[in-house]
Amino acid sequence: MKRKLPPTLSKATQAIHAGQLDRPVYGEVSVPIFQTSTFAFPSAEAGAARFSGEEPGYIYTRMGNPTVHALEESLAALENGSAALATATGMAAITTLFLSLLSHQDHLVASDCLYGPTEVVIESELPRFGMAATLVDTSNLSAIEPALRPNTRLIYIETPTNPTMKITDIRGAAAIAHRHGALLAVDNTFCSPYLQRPLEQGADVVVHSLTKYLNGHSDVLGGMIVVKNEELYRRLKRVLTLFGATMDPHQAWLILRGMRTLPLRMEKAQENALKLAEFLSRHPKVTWVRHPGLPTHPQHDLAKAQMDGFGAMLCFGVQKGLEGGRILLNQVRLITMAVSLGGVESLIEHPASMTHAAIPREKRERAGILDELVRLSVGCEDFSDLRADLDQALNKIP
Ligand code: LCS
Repeated sequence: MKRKLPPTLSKATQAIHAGQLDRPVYGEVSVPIFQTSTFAFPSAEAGAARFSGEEPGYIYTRMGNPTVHALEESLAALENGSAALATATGMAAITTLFLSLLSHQDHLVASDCLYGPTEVVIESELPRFGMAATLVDTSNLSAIEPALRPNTRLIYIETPTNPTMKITDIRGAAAIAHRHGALLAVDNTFCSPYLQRPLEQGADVVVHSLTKYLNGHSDVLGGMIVVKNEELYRRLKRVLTLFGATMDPHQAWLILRGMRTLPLRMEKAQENALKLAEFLSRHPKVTWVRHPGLPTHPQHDLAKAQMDGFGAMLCFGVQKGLEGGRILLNQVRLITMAVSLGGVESLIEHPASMTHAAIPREKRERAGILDELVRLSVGCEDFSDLRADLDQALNKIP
């Protein structure tokens, strides 16, 4: 079992302490890796009591594991949720959410710009189970209501969106969902709970790819679902345990380790990102820049109101469109050309041909994922080195 920390502690302090056990075996300050698939019962009666739920205690790692539980409790505390469920990947968190909260003939409203595979699941996989979806620009609240149907059970948003950095008003979307008897789920991957806590703003469920900022070192995959109430927890736990997309204890331990520096990494990366966004805004080879911290972002005021910081993701357009983007990506020397995000190292990618290539061009462009758009996940390197690298690479564009 995990140590209960006072909820009044700051998020920076919680990120460091939340994952520790309240009954350490040898006084260890790092949670041990309970690398076991099963747990011995002290008696036949105790085994039966654990299965019936009359007695607490672990049974089998797919159903629960102390290291994984420590990570779940940490995320629940950081998001101010009541409980959390760790999953094998971020996509496992998202699909478990859909398969738990939607049934045959249910309808879902989602943002029209999402991480590519999430959109593919919604548009191509859920219909196989008889679930329908309408995708709208949720950054415009007035677009949500007309998309709702009597059988709409869920509104699903990313804010900021991957990769266009559009922002949806969480409080406003939650109010619309609840007026219609639906739930609001938010993918909080781009912010982490250090910068944004959707449950505090009315959302019912939060999902994460822990692969990104929470782990922070581009070396492990993981996902998490955080809920507001016990009833939701039970529905999700049942589907996750039965369908089996659960997390491994070693994976959980690596993520707990990464999380202890989340505040430090987030502060440094977002400071770098804002300075780079300002630098890129003035660069002659750059046509536009989208970062929530820039006053030119159309929802800069909303970002200030619902986020505790502007984050470290940004996207921008380059001169010469796709060709200009190719030159930039091939010419960077320090920044790594790779998908994923949220690690200590800066990563650059081209969504239209990489992360979002599976979405048909017309839809992609309607959502603002243009050929000229380059996405940058800003890391924790020295700012002047990042600026110099981008400058030399951009200047190669004729
Ligand atoms: N949600 C968001 C917002 C994401 O960006 C990603 C992955 C996922 C969910 C899925 O998480 P995973 O299963 O990979 O842990 N985003 C990626 C990206 O933008 N490039 O590569 C992966």
